[in-house]
Amino acid sequence: MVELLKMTTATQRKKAIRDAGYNTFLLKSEDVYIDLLTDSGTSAMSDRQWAGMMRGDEAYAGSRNYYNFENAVRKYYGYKYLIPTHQGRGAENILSKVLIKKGDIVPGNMYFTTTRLHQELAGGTFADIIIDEAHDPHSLHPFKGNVDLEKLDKLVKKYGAKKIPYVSIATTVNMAGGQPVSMKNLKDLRSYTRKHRIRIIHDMTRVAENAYFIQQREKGYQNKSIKEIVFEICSLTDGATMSAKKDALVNIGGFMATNEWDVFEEARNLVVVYEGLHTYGGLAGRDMEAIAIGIEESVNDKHQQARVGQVEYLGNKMIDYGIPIVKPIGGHGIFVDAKAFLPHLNQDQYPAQTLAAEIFIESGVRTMERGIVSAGRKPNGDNYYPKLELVRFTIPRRVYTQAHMDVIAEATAEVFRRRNKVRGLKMVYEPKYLRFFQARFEHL
Ligand code: PLI
Repeated sequence: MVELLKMTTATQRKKAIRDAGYNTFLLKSEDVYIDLLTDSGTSAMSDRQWAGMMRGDEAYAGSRNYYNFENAVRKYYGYKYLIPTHQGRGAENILSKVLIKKGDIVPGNMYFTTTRLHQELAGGTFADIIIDEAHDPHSLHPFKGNVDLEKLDKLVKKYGAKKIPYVSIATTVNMAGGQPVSMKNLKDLRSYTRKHRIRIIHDMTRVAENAYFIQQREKGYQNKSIKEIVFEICSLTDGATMSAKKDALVNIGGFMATNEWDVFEEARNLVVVYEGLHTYGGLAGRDMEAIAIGIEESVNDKHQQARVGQVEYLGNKMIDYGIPIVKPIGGHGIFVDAKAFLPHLNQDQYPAQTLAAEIFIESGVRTMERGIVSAGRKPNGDNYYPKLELVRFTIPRRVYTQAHMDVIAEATAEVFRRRNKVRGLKMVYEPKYLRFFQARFEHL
């Protein structure tokens, strides 16, 4: 699909962002020149996927596209049972309701916004067990998504394994900057959890990107295909939630998968309450067909090389301009360190929110805040103060060219040159859940 890009003036952009309460989620997309808000649902589908859309079987029950989807999940990921959902958070809702009891602890390799909220709404408490390096934008650790097994062991000793329904493992870790988990770490985690009879639930939203990093960086994996590595990662876990809007290259869709019959049975019952019948889960038949094909395309070595390669191209341009970014460069985007970019703003003046608005004013490039606003509040009402205060430049797959990457880096460098003059923000409207989507701000 080709679409026209609209160019605007700085005056138009200043008005647009003010009207949007300095929140890039509240901009109209027609006012955006290059859209790096997210890689979620924004990738371009292939000719094969569009052809699949034409073969939608829209029967209410038992659509053939569901069986193609189930076959793809079994073939490429190895999970036995599939529950389709409208997107990732639909799967998180059902999984959390099935597995978490009030008072449970859910350890994970850094929080993700919707994942943690569903864990909390089900009565659980999230506990961060990612390695310390993940919270340091400058650490060059090649697998910053790894779990610190000592942190997990402390939780098991303190609360007992019975209070831990599962360990929540994301590949790659979004909020850490698209950072991967190593196969060795997953294997160690599997041995530990097997001993304590704790499940591993896999947030596999960007598993193919994680597999690419394993292929590039981990000893013994250079000659393995992404397809083989993805399958091996999944084999070390007991079930999964997936937003197919990322790796799987579709505009909408997701699923929950499990190897346990009992869990499947309960989830299959809940999905009819919240999403739709268990053979469509809120999706049209054509959407399920596009996912089945997208899963296959996502494990293509050349595709991942081009995809992550483009992100690296942008990251290296930013580094050349002296812009502080999270290193190593991650899988789905560049994460600019807003604390280092705007050191004159403290975290309560929302440096990342401010910087995202400023980049939009400069260039019409839309990015998003991944800092204190995204982190939200604890169940007791206190703000979380995450160490990472980042602006995410998320790259949709198969959409932009390297020339767009050049424009993005140049625009960011321009803001970097005038960074001392940038004023912070105050929050003037805060919704109760996932505030980053709808909060409004004004200039200080
Ligand atoms: O946006 P959903 O409901 O399809 O998926 C939720 C979700 C779960 N896990 C992870 C790691 C995500 O990145 C994720 C969604 N991410 C979005 C929307 C993003 O912009 O990163």
